[in-house]
Amino acid sequence: MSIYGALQEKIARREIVCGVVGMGYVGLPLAVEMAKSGLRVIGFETSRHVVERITAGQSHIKDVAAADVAEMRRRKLLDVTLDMERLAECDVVSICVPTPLGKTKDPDMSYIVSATEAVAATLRPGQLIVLESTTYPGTTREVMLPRLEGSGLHVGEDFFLGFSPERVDPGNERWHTKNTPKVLGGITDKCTELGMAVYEIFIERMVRVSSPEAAELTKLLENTFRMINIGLANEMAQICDKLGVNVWEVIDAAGTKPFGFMKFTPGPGLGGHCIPLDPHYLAWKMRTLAYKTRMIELAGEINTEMPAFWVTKVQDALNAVGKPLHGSRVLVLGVAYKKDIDDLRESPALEILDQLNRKGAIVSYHDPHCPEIRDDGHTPLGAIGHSVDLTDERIRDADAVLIVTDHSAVSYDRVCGLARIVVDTRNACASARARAKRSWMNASEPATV
Ligand code: SAJ
Repeated sequence: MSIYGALQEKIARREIVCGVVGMGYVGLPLAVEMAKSGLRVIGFETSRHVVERITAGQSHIKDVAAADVAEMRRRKLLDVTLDMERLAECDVVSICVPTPLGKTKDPDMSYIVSATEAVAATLRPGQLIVLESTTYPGTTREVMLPRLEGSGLHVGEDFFLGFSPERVDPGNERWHTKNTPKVLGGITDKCTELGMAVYEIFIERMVRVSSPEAAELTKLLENTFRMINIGLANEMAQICDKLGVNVWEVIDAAGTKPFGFMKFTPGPGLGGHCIPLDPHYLAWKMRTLAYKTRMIELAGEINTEMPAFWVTKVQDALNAVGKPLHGSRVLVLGVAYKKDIDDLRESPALEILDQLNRKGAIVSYHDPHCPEIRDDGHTPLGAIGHSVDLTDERIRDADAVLIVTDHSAVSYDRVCGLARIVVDTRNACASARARAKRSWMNASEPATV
């Protein structure tokens, strides 16, 4: 029987051992979903702390219940290790490692390369390798394949290789790993067949494409689509500001169109570990082919200038009541990159805090999910600090309140009722203003945008 046939049978008998490299917000949910389907899973990590927590049946990922981790540990279906040699035990290896950008917005492939080299070091006949990390088109074929075939084994015969992009939306309560349709494309048809057969065990709907490049580009199209449309919403915010029109009213009205329109909203800028970064993987790849991805570059410029736009709005609002920004007390509400999460990665709030500080404002922030902003090597100095309590006194004492992230835990009625000036990047005060049937919440006419 061929190596392909033997692996195909092992998959059909559900006797495969699955390896997941990287136990983060993608890898841990994937590993738990695989284990829940009855497959034996070994998680591979470089963090001893993460290994210890999962081994103890705990979860360091908000979207993964500790009870699920503990149950899979109890049923001996989930193991986790620092020992990359154990990759040889796995019939299937899914690689879910970070793909950050360097300081010059060039892809940092170091995590993918080190994971690939670890797999290559223990590669044996009968293994299927699937990369899930978001990356530029060509990574699977140009970066992974040569390193794996360097072992002397041949793809499509001895081992199998494909790409299947992750589609994890942190904090999304409706769409999670099992029920979100998943795309997969292999280097050869046999690679695709095996990948589909494995993932169909624990993913409700698998979508086959003809190559890893098609799968890599599918993911980049999804996130580039979001980044460009958010850029359009942010440009509309600037246009409406100049025309004296409420951008939220315009977007809500456009949103009533039942076809041909998809609602995006303006904000303080673009945060997260995906949307601000992923399109630049595509831009970088196309630059190597002497092609300029103009839409991505332009949307990136607009999204990047939003922190400065909102700092200027604070300055204008204070100026309207005769106060310079310098020396004024500015209270920032919400610093996570989006509501109701604790993730600060690429959050525009960090740039906003830094700019306010540089302009001499007396800045503090409150965020119920982010008690502290630490220096992680590229945190702007002016952003480092601790969350303050949101007391009535603190709101009253602020010369201006700037809402950057509209966490549900904050009462915006209360904020708008107490604050002298409110600059609202998320339209969090809309309902408060509507209830008060006034655009101003108190005598000193807070400026709200
Ligand atoms: N944002 C806006 N206006 C919008 C939507 C978002 O300003 O209309 C901002 C958010 O505040 C945030 C950033 O954009 O700062 C990214 O928001 P996001 O909702 O895309 O959040 P992510 O990056 O956590 O998750 C995204 C996924 N989100 C959705 O599909 C809703 C999805 O694009 C990817 O599956 C995921 O990144 C990923 O891992 O690629």
